[in-house]
Amino acid sequence: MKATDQEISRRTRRSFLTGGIAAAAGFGTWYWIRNSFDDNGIPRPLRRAEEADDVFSRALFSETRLAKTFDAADIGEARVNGKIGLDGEPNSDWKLIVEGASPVSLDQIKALPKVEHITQFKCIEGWNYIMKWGGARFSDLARAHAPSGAIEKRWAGLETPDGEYYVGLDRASAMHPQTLLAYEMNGLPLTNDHGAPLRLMIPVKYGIKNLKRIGKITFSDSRPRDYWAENGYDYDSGF
Ligand SMILES: Nc1nc2c(c(=O)[nH]1)N[C@H]1C(S)=C(S)[C@@H](COP(=O)(O)O)O[C@H]1N2
Ligand SMILES: [Mo]
Repeated sequence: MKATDQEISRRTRRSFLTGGIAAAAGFGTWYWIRNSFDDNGIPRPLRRAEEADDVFSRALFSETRLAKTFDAADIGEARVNGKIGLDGEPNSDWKLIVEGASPVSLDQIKALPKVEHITQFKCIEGWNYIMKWGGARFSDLARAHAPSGAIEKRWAGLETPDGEYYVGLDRASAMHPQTLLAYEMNGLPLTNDHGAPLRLMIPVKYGIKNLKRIGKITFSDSRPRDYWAENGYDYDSGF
């Protein structure tokens, strides 16, 4: 064999080996995730709020990265999951409490520019559905109704009126153009099960962050408490 041929076959073999190792590693990773489901059907590797995960997904995340949108024909059946903080009917005199500012009525929220998008809602349990959501951008609410300086804070916190369910969002995620304070699902007012009168719809995050029946919004430089992060899930829970 000529030297160049040897070189070519060595390179080919090497790239074949590298490919094989990569494929094996890929399969191994997949196999590891597949076999790591815990009792709730959640892949174990997705559990554990590691600071490293947060840093990694923050590095990948940008305010301009949009979640995929779909056509009306793709809209499927909604599914109800998670009723923490949804006991009873929502208050008839419900207003959104914005810490440090005046309470905001639903009419005031509806007076903000209405945004609709058809996106995929994903629960970490492994199911998902495509749905049309309608509401105001979180960012528009924050700009119009939050106290001055609020949107420069690093974090936003949301909780149910009874404080039983609560989530924290980094600023870029909260202010993301697709992040909605939704009052409509599929063109109809939200039902109680889906978080009437107002819920968070944040398509760059898993379901756990999509808090239903928002009671209060806070802005802070320290990371807000987060219900599922306290129970071992990734604080960021983005994808
Ligand atoms: N208030 C409140 N919001 C919540 C939950 C909850 O238990 N209470 N569960 C979360 C989870 S885990 C999911 S998957 C979604 C489900 O939203 P859906 O019932 O509208 O499909 O709501 C999220 N928001
Ligand atoms: Mo979920």
